Amino acid sequence: MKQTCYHACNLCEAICGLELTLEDGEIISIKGDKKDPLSKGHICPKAIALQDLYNDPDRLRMPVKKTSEGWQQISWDEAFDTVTDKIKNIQKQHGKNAVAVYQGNPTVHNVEAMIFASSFVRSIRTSNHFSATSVDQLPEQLVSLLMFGHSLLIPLPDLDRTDFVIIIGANPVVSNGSLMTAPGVKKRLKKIQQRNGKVIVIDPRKTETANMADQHLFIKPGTDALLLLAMLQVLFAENLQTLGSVAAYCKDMEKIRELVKDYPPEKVADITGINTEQIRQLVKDFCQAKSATCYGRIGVSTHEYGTLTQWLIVVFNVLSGNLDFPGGTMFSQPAFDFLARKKSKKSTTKSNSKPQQKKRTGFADKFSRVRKLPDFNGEFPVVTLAEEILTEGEGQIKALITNAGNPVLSTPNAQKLDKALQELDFMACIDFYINETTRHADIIIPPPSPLERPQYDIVFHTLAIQNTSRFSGALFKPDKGSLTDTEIFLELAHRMQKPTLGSKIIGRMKTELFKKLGAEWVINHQLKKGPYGKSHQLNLKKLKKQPHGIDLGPLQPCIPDRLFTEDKMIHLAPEVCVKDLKRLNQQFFQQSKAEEHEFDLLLIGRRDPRTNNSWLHNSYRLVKGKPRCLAFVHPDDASKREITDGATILVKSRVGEISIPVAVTEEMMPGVISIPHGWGHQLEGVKLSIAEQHAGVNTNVLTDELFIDKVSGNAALNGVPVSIRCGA
Ligand SMILES: Nc1nc2c(c(=O)[nH]1)N[C@H]1C(S)=C(S)[C@@H](COP(=O)(O)OP(=O)(O)OC[C@H]3O[C@@H](n4cnc5c(=O)[nH]c(N)nc54)[C@H](O)[C@@H]3O)O[C@H]1N2
Ligand SMILES: Nc1nc2c(c(=O)[nH]1)N[C@H]1C(S)=C(S)[C@@H](COP(=O)(O)OP(=O)(O)OC[C@H]3O[C@@H](n4cnc5c(=O)[nH]c(N)nc54)[C@H](O)[C@@H]3O)O[C@H]1N2
Ligand code: SF4
Ligand SMILES: [Mo]
Repeated sequence: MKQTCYHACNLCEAICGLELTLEDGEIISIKGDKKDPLSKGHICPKAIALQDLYNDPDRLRMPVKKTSEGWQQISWDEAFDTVTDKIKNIQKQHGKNAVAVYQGNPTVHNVEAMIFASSFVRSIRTSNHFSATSVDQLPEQLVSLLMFGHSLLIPLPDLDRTDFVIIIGANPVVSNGSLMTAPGVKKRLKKIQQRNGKVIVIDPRKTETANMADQHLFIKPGTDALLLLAMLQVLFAENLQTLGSVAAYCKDMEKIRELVKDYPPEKVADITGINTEQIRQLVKDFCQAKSATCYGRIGVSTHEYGTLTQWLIVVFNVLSGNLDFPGGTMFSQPAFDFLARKKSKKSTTKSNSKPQQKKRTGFADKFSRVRKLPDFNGEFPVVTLAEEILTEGEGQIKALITNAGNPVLSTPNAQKLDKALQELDFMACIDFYINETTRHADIIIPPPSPLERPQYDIVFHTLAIQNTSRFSGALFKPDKGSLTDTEIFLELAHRMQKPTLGSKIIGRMKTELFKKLGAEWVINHQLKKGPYGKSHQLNLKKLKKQPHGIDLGPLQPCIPDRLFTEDKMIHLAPEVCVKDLKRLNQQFFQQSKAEEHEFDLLLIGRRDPRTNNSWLHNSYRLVKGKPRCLAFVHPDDASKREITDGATILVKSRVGEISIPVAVTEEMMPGVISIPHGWGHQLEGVKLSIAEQHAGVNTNVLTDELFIDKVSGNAALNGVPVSIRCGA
């Protein structure tokens, strides 16, 4: 019997609605849901991987433990008891911080983990928290915290109404957008052009997005902050600055004028590779457009000046009068508004009799033990994880718990971390694969696959360019005997409690109650108390009746109401950012010219349409065909070194070297080499039968844990100095 069902794809930030046809319980087709108000039928080639994941025989369904004879299936009870006993024992012996937690990217794509992982993570009571944030969007979040008072009040390009968009360091046609939930982004960009608007791309590679743009400008990796300073200089010099509708809520515009005055285009043109005329024209065109938005993403976050660049992008949007303005850069108003929690917390913690503690700001409240890098929202930069494991002394990490992460493939100086993980006394992973990271675990606890759980995109509705809301129930029941994320996290949290008699009984009752209420109760509660609870009588029951989701309209102006700064002002010149200009000046204008450098090329990353970071390579349909883990090199750089297309080259950096086949292509800016991340599945102990046959190599063997955005501690995965030569 055929049956049509609706669900949501949780693989990337586009959160596409899916229409699935089942026959006798088997998926026979996955299509885009045309009635979804946000994705309107869009899907990408990855959606089919949801089915492959569900069916994958390599996917764990039950917990396993490592034994001398290999992995052995164990009961849930044994898994939970072993993990929590080990955590407690190690903490008793070495202190609370001896146990660290790393949470990976899929955590935010998983509603049950979003709601319940924190109960377990908090129960560990360690300071050693890490996540994929610090190999990703930390600079954007830090800038939002400093300028708007909340690290998740992210300014979003109003793509559907804009007349002009500059895309810096992002390739949304392939990545499907990030910190910009805009499914079908290619169509949306085309529509800008159809209404006589312009799309400009600034990127060291002529990407798929650049190919459809009205203009593409090559830029030397790592120099975007200089370009933006020059753009702001032009803005003031041409008297084009305006604060538009947010004028009454901005402070420090004059400070910005002062800061940028010494960066005329002439000063940065040679360094960036973009000439003075192009810079001036870009600013004029941007300001002449009825509305315009400048959007920068991972290419400029994960580089040495990530924070500076993201700050200057926001400042440029504000000072061109485009913030909080339709067609410009705006903020969402999600139905499940988890940002609102901060406001209510603030207003309820008025007086207490405890001695005054230093107020937490969310940034640099504490510093990592070895390298003294600042924390962000209670997390240390993941570039410090390996040294925190390897450096002896009080507070040394002795055990690691990971959830939904694969840092051995995704974080810099991967081989150092890979070795460090072998030094741990204990490691447990919540993951459904035995991969490059989890192979080091003593215990692996598997959650169900995406189609076996409900989905509500708490985070991505918050990052969407249109306000919508959608709930999808689990399409399949989890396999018999397996547990949900909710059950896993609540049970682990429960077993972390001190077993006094009273708390044991009450605690158990509470745990069982929360398991029963589950994520749905939380979602319903939040929808009801959210901004559409009254106006649209929104609740979960109502949402469930609309499986395609509901449209809540375009982004609306919301300043000053939505600001979280105490003075209700936008801080245009946060001290943290202003101070970092000194570092930029030192590198580009004050250092004596470096002598010939061993590493004469700059390494950047690349995504392709059939990958999702490190973890979809076990789907044959996604890896089949020609190998895609290639180094892209410009013909001039190749011929100088007598490298021919298809040859294998040796790429070397300060920390490591890899052999990789090369594709010689004019897509690249001369002096720049591009290698995708997420590959390198040949490591011993990996149990991914398909991925191992399409292993590729791990580019994060080359990236350097000491090469970072010094302000935030974010990894600089782009602009890494490397050398290449022929030969395996
Ligand atoms: N197909 C696919 N989609 C994905 C993912 C995936 O792995 N595969 N991953 C998902 C995730 S987790 C994220 S965060 C998003 C990221 O989404 P995007 O930010 O769109 O990511 P990329 O496609 O890597 O684009 C980054 C661009 O920055 C350029 N770049 C590198 N260095 C510099 C520089 O110094 N300056 C400038 N101006 N540009 C530079 C690169 O050439 C590249 O084109 O994608 C998501 N979507
Ligand atoms: N050189 C370079 N490195 C990069 C990047 C780059 O552009 N260049 N991009 C960076 C970016 S943007 C990101 S986000 C990171 C990603 O870094 P990570 O989050 O560390 O790694 P992922 O590759 O996303 O691996 C996700 C893991 O979660 C598991 N998993 C999937 N779904 C679930 C689930 O629902 N629950 C649980 N418990 N497990 C699940 C998968 O099996 C896999 O092991 O990589 C970063 N690394
Ligand atoms: S664009 Fe992203 S959300 Fe949409 S189908 Fe592809 S992977 Fe899934
Ligand atoms: Mo990411």
